[in-house]
Amino acid sequence: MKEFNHNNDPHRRYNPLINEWVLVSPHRATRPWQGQTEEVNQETRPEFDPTCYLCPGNVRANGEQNPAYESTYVFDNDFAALKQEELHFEENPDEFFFKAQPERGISRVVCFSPRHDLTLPEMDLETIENVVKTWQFQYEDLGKIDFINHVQIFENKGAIMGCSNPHPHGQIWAQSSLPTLVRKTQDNLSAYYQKHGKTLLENYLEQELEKNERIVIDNEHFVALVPFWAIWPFETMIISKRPVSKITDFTPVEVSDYAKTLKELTSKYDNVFNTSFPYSSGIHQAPTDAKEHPEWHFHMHFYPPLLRSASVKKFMVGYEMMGESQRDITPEKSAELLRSLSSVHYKAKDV
Ligand code: H2U
Repeated sequence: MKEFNHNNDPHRRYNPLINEWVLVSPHRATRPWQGQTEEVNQETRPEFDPTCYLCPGNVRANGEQNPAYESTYVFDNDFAALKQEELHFEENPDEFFFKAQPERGISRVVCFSPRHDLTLPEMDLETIENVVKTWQFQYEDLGKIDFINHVQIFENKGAIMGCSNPHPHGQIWAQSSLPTLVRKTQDNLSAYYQKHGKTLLENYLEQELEKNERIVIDNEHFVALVPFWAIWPFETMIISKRPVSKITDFTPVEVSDYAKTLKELTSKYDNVFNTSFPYSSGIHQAPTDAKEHPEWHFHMHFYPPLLRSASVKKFMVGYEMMGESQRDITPEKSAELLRSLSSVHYKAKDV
């Protein structure tokens, strides 16, 4: 019988964070950096766009005027998915088919910079550090509200990801429940911590650094890697080396190192196809339920949809919708490519 080889043979990999499997079909992979010859739309944007609802001084859809902000700017989403209002609700414990419960929350928009023309990798380190400090402040500020038990910080980048405006911004959705994926992660992290007395990601990171097959960036305080169980072709995760449970635990040096990691990783992304690389990214960290959470270990997911070129995206359809996620190029090959790319943004090199 032929010996299994994870570089060539179809197999499934286990994701211990959410207790799910992914199907890997490496034999189908045409290396994604082959044959991409199409022209990419390299639009240039003005530093200030009078029609942009996120630029300083402009009026938003609800008639409110943004201040002449010079750093980051945060406001309550005018079309918030969640509302703060407390509602009267009596749960019927016998209900099975028509279960529902009210959900309270707050949605905010975070403008990363007054500059309309920049994206995260094109910003200087000080600006990115300000974004990180803003995330710290917001996590604390929203987390201390009694009914807020989870604060989800995220960014949708690029129209392909449903981002409505190229002005650099992210969002925060803070709510009373743990959302489904976080609930699953919470359960798995708790079980692991109880059994091993260490965070799941601390032990995982130690072994990833030892194997050195999927590491993309490794600096004093952070590692960016393609997880063994990654689903998206160029999926990565930034993990803090210190097993801190939340962003507010970072020391000033860690804030700087995190900003540097963000800049380098997103620059590498843009350098894959010499285009602004779309993604959804988000921070997973301790719930804000006023309990201790030593099982949580700060990490940030990046889920970019691109596969073979600046316009060919991976679709999560068919088998993925009916069965489980599937990928062709192995996480090891993706990591090799990302590692080999410069961490200096392609536009900065032309200067
Ligand atoms: P996305 O591009 O990631 O969708 O984020 C933009 C958010 O900005 C979106 O959630 C909000 C939208 O509701 N928004 C406002 O709060 N005010 C506006 O004037 C327009 C858009």
